[in-house]
Amino acid sequence: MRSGRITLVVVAALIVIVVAGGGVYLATHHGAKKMAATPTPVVATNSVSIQNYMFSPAEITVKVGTSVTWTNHDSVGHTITGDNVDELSSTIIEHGKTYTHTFNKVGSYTYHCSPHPYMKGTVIVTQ
Ligand SMILES: [Cu+2]
Repeated sequence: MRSGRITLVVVAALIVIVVAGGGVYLATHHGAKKMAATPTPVVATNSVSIQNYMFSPAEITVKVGTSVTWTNHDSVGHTITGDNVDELSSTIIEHGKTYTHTFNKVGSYTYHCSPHPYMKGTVIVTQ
């Protein structure tokens, strides 16, 4: 009777250890999974800088209805020109000037600079 009670206590203790161990494993596993879920950071901003003949960030993600503003910090003028769609078509943005466009449709908008076509950027518009 007495040894049976001790066995019960030992078994109960083992269950606690196993459950606690499993919890630690799950927490570690969950943490690792969470880290892996964000390999490339999604830049959520509505401001893009134009500097050194580059758009920065080159790729942004915004919610539909967001107004995105580009600011030119270069001494030369640049444009925001859509690659395939007429969605984006700024005139020359001079030094220190801005261009703002509101995105009202979900989609991926790639653009470039008309005088410098190697300057490329993307605006991803989500619901
Ligand atoms: Cu340019």
